[in-house]
Parts: sequence; structure tokens; C-alpha cells
Amino acid sequence: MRLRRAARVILIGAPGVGKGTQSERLLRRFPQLSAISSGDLLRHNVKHRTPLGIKVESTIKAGGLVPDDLMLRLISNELHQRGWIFPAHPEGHVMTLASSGICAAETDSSGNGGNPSSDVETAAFLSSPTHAHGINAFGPPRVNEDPSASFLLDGFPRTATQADRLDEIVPINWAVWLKTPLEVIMERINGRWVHEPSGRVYNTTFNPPRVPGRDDVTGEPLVRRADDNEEVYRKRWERFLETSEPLLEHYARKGVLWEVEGMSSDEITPKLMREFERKFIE
Ligand code: G5P
Ligand code: MG
Repeated sequence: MRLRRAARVILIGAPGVGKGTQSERLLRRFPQLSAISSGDLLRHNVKHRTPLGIKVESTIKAGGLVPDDLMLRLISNELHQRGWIFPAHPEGHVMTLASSGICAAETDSSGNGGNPSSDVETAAFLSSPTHAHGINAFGPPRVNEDPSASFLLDGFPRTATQADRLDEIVPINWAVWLKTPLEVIMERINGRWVHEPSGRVYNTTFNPPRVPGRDDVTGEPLVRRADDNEEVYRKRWERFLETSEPLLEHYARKGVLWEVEGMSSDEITPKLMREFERKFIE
């Protein structure tokens, strides 16, 4: 189904609520849509031992939040690299975290965690005080309004500060709040398995892989996430409770917040699809 206008969508919701699941389903139905999962991006960096990954590993494992500045740089760089926003000035310099170091969709065939020059670039990026907003030196970038530049952000922004700063880079036109009771979500976390290179998510009961322990598409092994245990999950939940209210208020004030509730992803999906179509297709 083709989009009539550019969709710039964010998914907000508690850990395990089904952001990744809904994101996969939307992408399957609307091929013009692409997605960035901030968690997948971070885990990719951790796996490949990039300077960023080394810096954030302990925070993620403990269920904490990565600092706003770092997240802003990571995401704005990704938006530029994918062509979803342009520099304001054609010669505007955009600080890059080389894609071999951060792009979740890419796998590192060399097996050595990316090329050395990208690591140097990444280190410079992390220590640069002058690009704290992740915006190029010539002012805010221009937004690409073509429907093919439609995107979905899963897990970013997660604080009001991140939302404020994202507004300076690109205006979000739909913020979806996914709601499912905590008791229901808790059960899911223990059964989650992921295919790390692609971010595909499985669950031993809800959507098991065709072959146990193997990704349906590539046949590669599935792994558990380092932060998927009950103790860390509770910390992640607490962080969500602390940060979500101001974040939701931010988008409610802008008139783009839409909430959808359900006991399962299957209950939420049809409502989400219907509203997405109403906003971006009809
Ligand atoms: P992430 O990676 O963004 P979370 O904690 O926000 O992590 P998570 O755990 O990835 O969110 P999800 O994507 O909302 O959850 O849920 P999912 O993966 O689709 O579903 C969870 C499981 O339930 C899966 O196994 C799925 O198959 C199953 N499932 C789905 N629907 C159903 C259902 O209806 N029934 C059943 N039975 N099962 C179902 O962030 C990770 C960390 O990165 C850092 C933080 O440290 C964070 O903790 N981080 C950031 N830090 C600062 N700012 C940011 N913006 C950050 N973004 C990430
Ligand atoms: Mg997820």
C-alpha cells in the first residue's frame, strides 16, 4: 500500500509492550516505511565493540537510560545517513558515526567490528562538544517531505529532552502510545529471543521461530538479550514510568499523540493499521 504523505512516526511504550513487533508489522504492510530501533542500534554497537558500544554497555545491562546527548547524536546521524533529513546548507558538515559502526541493518562481514577509521571517527564524534545537538553547523536540516522518506522510530525519543531536541531536527507527525498492562508484559520477556543482525523478535509461545533457536529468514542462531531478566526488566519499567509522562505530554501538546490499548499485539495491530491508513494513505 503506497503512502500519500511522508509519515514521521514514533512508537512510545513500556519495555516489552510490542514496539518492535508492531514496527515489523507496519514495515511489512507499508514498504515505503523504514524503521530505526534505538535499542537495536545500541546493541549493534555493543556487539561490535565500537567506542559508543563500550561506553553504553553497562548502562543497558543495568536497565538505565543512555544519556540524551549521545542518543541525539546517534539518531540524528542515522536520519541524515538514510536521507530522511538533509543538511540546511548543501555544504553543511554533518558529524558522522560511520555506518559500519552503527547501522543496525548492516552486518559486519569482516568480523572485526568495523574498519579502524570509523572507530576514530566515532571517538571524535563522542568527544565533540560542538555538535551536542547532532545538527550541522549551518542550522537545522531541511525535512524530506517525499513519502519515500517516511520513517518509524522505535524507542526514541524516550525523554522530554530527547523530544525537544528531535523537534529541532525533524517534526514528528504521529506519536503512537502502545498500552498493555504490566502483568501481561512481564510474562513475555522471559520468552523473547532475537535475531541480532536484523532485530527480528520471537517469543517461545507468541511467535516461535519455525526451527527452535533459529531465525526464520537466515537460519542463523537466535540469542537472548542481556537486559531480559526480571531484575533488569523492573529497572527498565521504572525508567519508563519516570520519563514517559513528560514525553507523552510533549506530544499531546503538539496534537499528534494517539493512544491504543490492548492485551495483546494482535488486538492492537488492526487498530494501529486502520489509524495509520487514515492518516497517511487516504
Ligand atoms: P529497547 O531495545 O528500546 P525497550 O525496553 O524499550 O528496549 P523492548 O524490550 O525492545 O523495549 P518492545 O520492542 O516494546 O520491547 O517489545 P517486543 O520486542 O515487540 O515484544 C517483547 C516480547 O514479547 C517479544 O518476545 C515479542 O515476540 C513478544 N510479544 C509481542 N506481542 C506479544 C503478545 O501479544 N503476546 C505475547 N505472549 N508475546 C508478545 O531499549 C533497550 C535499552 O537501550 C537503551 C536503554 O538502556 C534501554 O533499556 N535505550 C535508550 N536509552 C536512552 N534513550 C533512548 N531513546 C534509548 N533507546 C534505547
Ligand atoms: Mg524493541
